[in-house]
Amino acid sequence: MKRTGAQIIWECLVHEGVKTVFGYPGGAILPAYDAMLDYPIHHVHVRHEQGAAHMAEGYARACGEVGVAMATSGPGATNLVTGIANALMDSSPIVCITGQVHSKYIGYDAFQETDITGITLPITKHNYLVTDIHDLTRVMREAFYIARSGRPGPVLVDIAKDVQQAAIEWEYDDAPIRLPGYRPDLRPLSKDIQQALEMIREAKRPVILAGHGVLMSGAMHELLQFAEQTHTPVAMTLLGIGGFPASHPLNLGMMGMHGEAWVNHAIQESDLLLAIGMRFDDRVTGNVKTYAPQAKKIHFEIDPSEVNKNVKVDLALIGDLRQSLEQITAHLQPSDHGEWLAHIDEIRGESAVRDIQNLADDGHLYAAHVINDIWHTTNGDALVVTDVGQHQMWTAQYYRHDKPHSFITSGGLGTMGFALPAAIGAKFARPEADVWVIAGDGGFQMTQAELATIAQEGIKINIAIVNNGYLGMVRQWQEFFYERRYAATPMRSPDFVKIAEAHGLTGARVTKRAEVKDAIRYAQESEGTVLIDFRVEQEDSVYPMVPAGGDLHNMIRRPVQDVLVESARD
Ligand SMILES: Cc1cc2nc3c(=O)[nH]c(=O)nc-3n(C[C@H](O)[C@H](O)[C@H](O)COP(=O)(O)OP(=O)(O)OC[C@H]3O[C@@H](n4cnc5c(N)ncnc54)[C@H](O)[C@@H]3O)c2cc1C
Ligand SMILES: Cc1ncc(C[n+]2csc(CCOP(=O)(O)OP(=O)(O)O)c2C)c(N)n1
Ligand SMILES: [Mg+2]
Repeated sequence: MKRTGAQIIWECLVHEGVKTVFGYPGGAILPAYDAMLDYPIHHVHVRHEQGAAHMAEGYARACGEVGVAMATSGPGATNLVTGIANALMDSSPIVCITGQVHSKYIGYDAFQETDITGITLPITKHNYLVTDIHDLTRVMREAFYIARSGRPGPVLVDIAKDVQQAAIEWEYDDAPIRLPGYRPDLRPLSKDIQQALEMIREAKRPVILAGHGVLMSGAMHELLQFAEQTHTPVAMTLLGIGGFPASHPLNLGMMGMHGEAWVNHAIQESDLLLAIGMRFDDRVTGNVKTYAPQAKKIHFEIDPSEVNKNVKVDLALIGDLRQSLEQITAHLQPSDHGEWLAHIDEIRGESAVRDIQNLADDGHLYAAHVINDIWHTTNGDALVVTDVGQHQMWTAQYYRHDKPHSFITSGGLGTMGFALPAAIGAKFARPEADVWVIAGDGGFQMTQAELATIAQEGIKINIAIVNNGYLGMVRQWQEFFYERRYAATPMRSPDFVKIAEAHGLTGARVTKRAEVKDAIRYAQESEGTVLIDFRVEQEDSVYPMVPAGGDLHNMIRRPVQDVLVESARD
């Protein structure tokens, strides 16, 4: 059958099982947009291409399928850049399709020409420029394969306008994909599995560090089995949240810069760290020279380039961690680490007195109250998408996730403006989910134009703005490390209630602790999208905090009785 390049794009998307594309049209991608009308794929018309890339990522992270974004050449393509970088840093599988100027004008500074494959080379897992229609099907298939296999990541396909307009006799090519040099299917050696078993058997103070890889590999069950059989406590990275049930007795909570104090102390005192699908980010380790000094380390990792990158390990099990865990669990001897767990519990006990939930009610509304109430009122069942800043850390601490893929946040790039579009993508992936955005007053304004997308699509998302009148996380650094000189962090925001109403959505404002639960219930019960502007304490800080590059056990703790900086178990 005869097909144009524009049609081949959609034929390939249909073959890949794509149901939704997030995009924005323009001249160089017009042939593709014209062909779109004849294919059974829903197009979500975003308000800014950055939103399209974040939506594709939110979609991917909510359901595990590849998310797709589409944009025109030049400014359309460059607007995708932040979203692509975000997807690379957090290993999310997305495919971005961009239109490019006619192939004969490439290199002549043609109207809206930009070298998007050059620009995105360092922030894509792979990218392609297609100038011959005969390459198009192969490239589209490879793009999806690369995005979803091995360590997932973003792939960009830039397609010249004349390729979209050309036509050929066409049939879908389903020959096996051949990419010499690309090895997404590595497996650990059996001698390494044996060595891991021995190290696990010998450990007296083991800790599992569960990361995003657990979710990407779908190894929640295998992790649970492994942790229970070896009686090993589980700490999570920010992106690992949901990989192990928060309500499980072996769950410790989040590690790292804003991790729980007892988790960081347990890591520092451990004699075996089992790093499972995590990459020892600097927010996780603090000073690597003093990181877990007594611990042997085993790294379950699919990407060999991550091994010994930040932290030197004693053993690496390279391959899909689910398979490695299965292999190990089959030969495990049950262990009892009761003494070690009791010791961690002892450290945990003293932290409770610093928890804002347990401090006397001073009549003020703290962000932690809002998030804790969202957790309670949604029965812990919501799919929560956060922005970046203090509210993000409080959400990690106070919304306890028992289920996987229920917490989506920008970790590695820390992209303000991520939450609203990512939540829209997540809602398309899981329409039945109770999706909550938790965003700061600053970050929300970066992509709030996507409220119009919500209104146009008629979808329901609940939005909580944790409004502290500051770029709170930066203000906190200024408070701790820059003598409270608040340069460019106090912020006057628009009336968010009116902003919601201007889009035909519902807005509400909460200023008192007693009003929080009712407002959350109201949002849940309303048919359409409700935005709640929570006016919280302006100068609260996230505790504990390991100063950047500091030792993991030296945390700034919430001041109680004039105690500020503490270490070990004081
Ligand atoms: C303001 C702010 C504060 C932060 N504070 C903290 C903090 O206190 N604590 C914290 O933990 N994080 C924090 N972060 C997030 C931090 O920057 C990192 O994004 C996060 O720690 C990375 O988690 P990860 O290593 O689990 O996930 P990723 O960065 O996604 O890495 C996943 C790893 O798993 C591997 N992998 C993927 N699939 C598989 C598979 N199938 N099998 C085996 N391996 C696989 C990948 O190759 C990769 O190495 C913060 C971020 C921000 C913006
Ligand atoms: C695009 C972008 N610009 C700047 C930053 C630096 N930054 C990190 S957190 C933060 C403050 C966020 O403020 P807000 O959205 O109000 O959230 P809060 O910390 O107050 O909860 C800033 C400016 C960033 N992460 N992303
Ligand atoms: Mg703020």
